[in-house]
Amino acid sequence: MPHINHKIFLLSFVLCVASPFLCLSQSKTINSGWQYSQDKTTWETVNIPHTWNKDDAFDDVRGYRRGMGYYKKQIFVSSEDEDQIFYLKFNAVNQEATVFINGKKAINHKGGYTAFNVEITSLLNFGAYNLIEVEVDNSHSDNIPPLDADFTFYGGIYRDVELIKVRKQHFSLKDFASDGFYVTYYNVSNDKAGVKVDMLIDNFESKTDAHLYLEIFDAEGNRVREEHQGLTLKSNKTEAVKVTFPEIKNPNLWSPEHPYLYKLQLTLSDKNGTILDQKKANLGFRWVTVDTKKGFFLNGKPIKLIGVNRHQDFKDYGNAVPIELQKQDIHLIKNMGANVIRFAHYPHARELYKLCDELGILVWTEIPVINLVTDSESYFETSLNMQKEHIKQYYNFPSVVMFGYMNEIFIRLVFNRNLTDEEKAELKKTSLKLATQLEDLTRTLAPNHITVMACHNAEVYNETGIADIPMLLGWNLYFGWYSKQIEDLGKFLDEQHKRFPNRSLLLSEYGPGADVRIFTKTPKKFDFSANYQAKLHQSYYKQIIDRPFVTGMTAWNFADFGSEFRGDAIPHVNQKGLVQYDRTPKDIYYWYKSVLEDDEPVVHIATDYLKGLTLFQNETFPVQIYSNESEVSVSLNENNLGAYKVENGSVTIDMPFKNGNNKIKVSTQAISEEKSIEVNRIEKLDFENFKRLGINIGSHFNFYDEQQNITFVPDQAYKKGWFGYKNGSAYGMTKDKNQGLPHNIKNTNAEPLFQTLLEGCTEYQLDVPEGNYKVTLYFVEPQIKQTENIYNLSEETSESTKTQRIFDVYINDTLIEKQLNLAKAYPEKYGVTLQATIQTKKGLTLKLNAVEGLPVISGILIEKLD
Ligand code: GCB
Repeated sequence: MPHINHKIFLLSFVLCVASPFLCLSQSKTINSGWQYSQDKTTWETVNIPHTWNKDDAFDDVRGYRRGMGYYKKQIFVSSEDEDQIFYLKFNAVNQEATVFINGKKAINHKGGYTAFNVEITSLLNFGAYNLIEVEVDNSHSDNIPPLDADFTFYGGIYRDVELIKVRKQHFSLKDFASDGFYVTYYNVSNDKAGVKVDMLIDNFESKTDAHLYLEIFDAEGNRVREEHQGLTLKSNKTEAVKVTFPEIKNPNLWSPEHPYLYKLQLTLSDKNGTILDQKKANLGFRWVTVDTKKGFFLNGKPIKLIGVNRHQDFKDYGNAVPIELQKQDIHLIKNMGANVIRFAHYPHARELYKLCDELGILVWTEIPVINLVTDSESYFETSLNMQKEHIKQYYNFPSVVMFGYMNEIFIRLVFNRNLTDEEKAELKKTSLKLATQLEDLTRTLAPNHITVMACHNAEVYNETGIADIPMLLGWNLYFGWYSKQIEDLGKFLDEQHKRFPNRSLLLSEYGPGADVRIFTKTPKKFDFSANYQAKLHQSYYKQIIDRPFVTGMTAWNFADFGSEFRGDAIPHVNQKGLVQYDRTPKDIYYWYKSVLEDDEPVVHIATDYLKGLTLFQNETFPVQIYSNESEVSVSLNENNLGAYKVENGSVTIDMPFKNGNNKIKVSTQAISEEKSIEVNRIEKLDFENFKRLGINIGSHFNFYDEQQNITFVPDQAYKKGWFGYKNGSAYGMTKDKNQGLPHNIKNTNAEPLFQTLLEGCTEYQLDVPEGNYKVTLYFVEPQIKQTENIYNLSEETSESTKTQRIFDVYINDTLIEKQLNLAKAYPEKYGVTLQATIQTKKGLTLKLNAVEGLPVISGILIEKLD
């Protein structure tokens, strides 16, 4: 074996540092200036990241374009590079891509969330421009996971494209677009830590002598280990090389509190010491285990995993989100105090995992085998291939401790009423077969990681035995949202633990939808209020903390995300985020911080959602204060309200707000916070110190309508001197009916105003004083067929029959509309607004006189004109 001459080696290293592109491999992103077309006739210039669905997945028209997208770009390749090897790397293209170089097909790749690359040297013209063309297809394919899921499958090239230039000997780029080396830890303990590195080295020439130099540096930059190895690379072959470092004594262990990273550097040089290729990776010494009774262990110590799931898309970007913006998510998650992220339901950008290494966040990462599998060779092959890419591309991040491969795989089986018993039996068999193969593959490729899978609440996971396959089982549980009550969480987990004491469990998803425009004193299941979100998360946290056998919990979801078919309070958006779609934190984000943050004091006054709070007479409003201190002192408008004990991160105080601006001040020994809040206090319905009153008819919650800049107050039965309905019953969510809510209502952004309504109300009274009023009435026909939403996992069936309702609308005997027939006049769900100016001596009486069926009404807005 040739022996390296150290001096030559060091000298050439210095030269290489001075002029790195002469000697090292080079990767440059080629993201800018692509031509894009959806039909190859008209082209536009776009930059990567790009998706063609960032707008149409949010418009009023059902569906979004799932089909072809064409990209092309010219790149110049210098004639000086003729002795180099070139690769093109795509970090993610959703979902199938075929790449052509100068008209010749280079590669076809299936799967939208992992990277792939292709060697293109022989297809290039040197000293000339070369044409790269990429045909992208995001249409449904039975052979590519995900087949269906609750998120939008935006099409396009949405992660970096790289042109990689390497010397003829280099760390392999052929192994599923990995870095060509794999770091495995051995014998890691408080006293010592071993590292071995498995490398693949490609040689594109005849037999060559080379040299490998591996170094480990500590965080201060001191070299703590080095290994040399001489190599003879066989002609045009890939060589597998393993280097095992002697253990490092008294290592600094990696953990969320102490994310200590060593650095590994691999240098491949020729026999003269000229560097051919160089790679770097983070090393984090840690080991993880799960105990069926005591939960998750990191470095031999129990750690309750508390964190979030994350989707990768962002308001107005689809999934083509600049990486710097994405990195902010990881900082926000860390700042919240989370110690774990589940990158759901597919591998996210690799840069984010690196950040998890650096910030100290444990990672669950998975491939998108979701809801359903196809019994085909091709589907199996694509899934297994995806998991290989996934593990090989993400293996070296020390933050990654869990590899997953399935989410709620039986949801279609349970909710598809058209499946025969035979089809169900087949589906169970196929899913089980695939789970077994994916589990085996994962254990083989990642023997020191924990395998995971997430299930929805159904017995079929137990009955089929699929739940016993992974090392850690995730349950996605929505008690108090899609089904049952908040308190049922603990009961379910206890029962599972009793029945299956040898399983390790994690609450892999939970959470209600929450819209920052909705607030109420009486939060209810499915009302999308910020208050219900607080109630559910606070209770769930307690229930999980009280159960040591549960390894932890990851909230669904860190941020609101796009799901085209959904009709939450914002159409096409799943609103279960702790932060909004644009990442503005909701109040609940700060509650998590208050229970998770140990180092610095936290106080948050949860009033961010209280926009346009209107209170009547001597009404108070409960405000939550979040803190990690045990006691807080509270004052309102300089009046001391006293000291309050904080429990489970929160205390609720009824605030006697005055009209106008109010100042809340909260202090602890260490910190204080102040917030101003504007309150509209109405002592009498006299329209003296207010001009407008909006009522969210049929609803128990306030709704802030930003377009009209008014908060519609909750409805009530008629009270003399005030307002209210004389008859009728609340329709929709207020009846605790999870389905049949009118959603995706056209021509409005005020869904929560329309979504809740009164049915069968024929008389509504408002005791306003004499005057001239502009009255606006809001209507929608609620029973126009809904899109089937399998994520509304309620026992009740969807109402889809269309009822004919015809009614005349009067205010104080003035006819506003004769024979209003919503279903006929507006065959699609339109938010219908009627407006009139009414002069009254005393009071406004709204009459909805039924001609056929039951009248409906969603809201009223009154404005005094004089
Ligand atoms: C789930 C799914 C997730 C959905 C979530 C929801 O169980 O795993 O993909 O988005 O429920 O919000 O319904």
